[in-house]
Amino acid sequence: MVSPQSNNRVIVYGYPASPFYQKITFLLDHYGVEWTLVDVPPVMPRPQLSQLLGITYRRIPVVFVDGQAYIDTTAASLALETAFGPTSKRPLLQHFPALQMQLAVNWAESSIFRLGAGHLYNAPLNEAFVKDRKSFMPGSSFDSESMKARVPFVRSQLTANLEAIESHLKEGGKKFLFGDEVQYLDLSLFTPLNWVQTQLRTGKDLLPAPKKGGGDDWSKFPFPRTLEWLAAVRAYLAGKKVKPVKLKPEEAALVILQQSSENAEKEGQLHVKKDDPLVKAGWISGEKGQKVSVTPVDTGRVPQEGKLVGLDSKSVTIKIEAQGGKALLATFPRLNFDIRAKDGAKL
Ligand SMILES: N[C@@H](CCC(=O)N[C@@H](CS)C(=O)NCC(=O)O)C(=O)O
Repeated sequence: MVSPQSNNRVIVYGYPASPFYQKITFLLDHYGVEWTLVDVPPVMPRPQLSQLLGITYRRIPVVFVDGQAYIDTTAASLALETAFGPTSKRPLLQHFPALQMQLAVNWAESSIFRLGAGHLYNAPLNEAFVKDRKSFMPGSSFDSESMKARVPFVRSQLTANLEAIESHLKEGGKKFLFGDEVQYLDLSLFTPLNWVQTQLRTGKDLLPAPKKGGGDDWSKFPFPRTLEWLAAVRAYLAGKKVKPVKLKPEEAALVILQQSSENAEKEGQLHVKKDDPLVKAGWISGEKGQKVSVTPVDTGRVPQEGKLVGLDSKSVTIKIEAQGGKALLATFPRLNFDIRAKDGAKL
């Protein structure tokens, strides 16, 4: 039996090229938290999650905090802020927390992220990856020529979005978006823009690649304050890098299931409100223990089944059956997830 070590409080399943995985590593660097990494492949299947832990949800990353799964980086970020914001004395949701969360989900991680993906046309995408992602985002094209043909549209939209950041930075006159301290929206917006600037390197004059070692003169580019701010976030994170400890999937699953067996108390504290719109509409009964599916409404629409344990206006928590008759709790954001009863849904 592998006994949990201090660095196993946070276990992240991901692969380095994933921007959403990178976002979580930025948060962990910011809090200065030791963490554990379980490598998963960039394409399905991922038995590390599905077979060992019963997690069929297909997007990456999946983050465990103290044996509980947090699915989608919104849920994971809230869990990390609750666990480490106060203790690290570096809270990320100090200013306008609700607005920061909404802007992260509905701006940085939707339209800006998609514009980032519009810069993938030079990336070495192999056949297996393209086939996998077509099922992930039906209707999307990863053909380099059609992606290139769309670049003027992508750059036109990017201009409008960068303009918003530029004018906000001009009004604020500070190093970061909300002042002299990094906040959640800094990291959330930085993630897709930094992906284009430093990894895809197809941002041209809008998001030019920085020189090694810094010292760039951004004044000749259309959005100099934005480039300055991106460089400041990059430099901030570079000084805080935490190297994860790697664990094999089998060992990680043992640790997680051991930790989750100590989570019974948490389960008892969660509730489903009888006046929840889904209960009132008869889509779910409102009873804890009902079998439900939770499915993203945007990309990677693979349902996750489990027994309903808690539902409030922010999140839904289900109990998932894992290997060897064990179980674990998984929390999803409510926003952009569809929750349905598996038995007797009124549809
Ligand atoms: N809203 C999700 C988005 C996650 C996402 O789209 N992740 C990408 C990787 S960057 C993904 O899972 N792609 C398909 C895959 O890895 O199977 C989150 O915040 O976690």
